[in-house]
Amino acid sequence: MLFDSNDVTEFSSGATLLRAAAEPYAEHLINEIMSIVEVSPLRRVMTPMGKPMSVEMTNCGAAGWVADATGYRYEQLDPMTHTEWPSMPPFFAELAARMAKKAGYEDFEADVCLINRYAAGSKMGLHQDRDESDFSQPIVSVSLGLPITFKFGGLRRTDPTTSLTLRHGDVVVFGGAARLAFHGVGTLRRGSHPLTGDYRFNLTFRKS
Ligand code: MD3
Ligand code: FE
Repeated sequence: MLFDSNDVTEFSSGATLLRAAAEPYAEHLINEIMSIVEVSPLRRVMTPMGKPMSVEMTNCGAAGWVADATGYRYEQLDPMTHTEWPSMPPFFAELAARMAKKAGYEDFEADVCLINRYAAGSKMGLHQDRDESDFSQPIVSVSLGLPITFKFGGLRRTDPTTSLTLRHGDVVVFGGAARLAFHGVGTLRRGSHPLTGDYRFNLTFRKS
């Protein structure tokens, strides 16, 4: 049934895992990603520390998350193409809203989808997502392809973390006390997935 998954776990206050909830739509999502990256290609962005991130990124929607020497922010134009980011496919926004609703957020309207692509060796260190304007809005994450170890901590960098594996089709809604929690992912191990090959994709739906 459309958008119907019953495996719902609040693994930490405000962090709700909807196991395999996007699995039925994975092929469609991946096809949409392929169209998006033709317009705004995946790229490795530089952190303000001057190091390139190992994860490749792009965005779709009214704005996109960017990083450069001056910092992190949302930009309405893709700095690589100097044109607007590809528009968010209606199905993306609809899926994000449905998933947020399962976690208790009635009217989540994402205007940005950040697309992360992990190859073997890619990782993302512990960080907070705080470039958005309204932390009462959740972030919805959709994992596709190869699995990865996700680390979830607390409001301080030094708080202990718990690990869980995010697999193909898993959706996590981060709101409430989880919204500003430190999180990251371990190094992607090499592998092969029937739909994504050597890669893992993560979509994060956000309200900028
Ligand atoms: C917890 N991405 O793009 S998804 C990110 O797998 C990011 O690509 C990771 O962290 C990835 O910022 C983790 C899970 C996730 C996403 C956003 C969050 C967890 C979050 C925002 C706030 C709290
Ligand atoms: Fe994050």
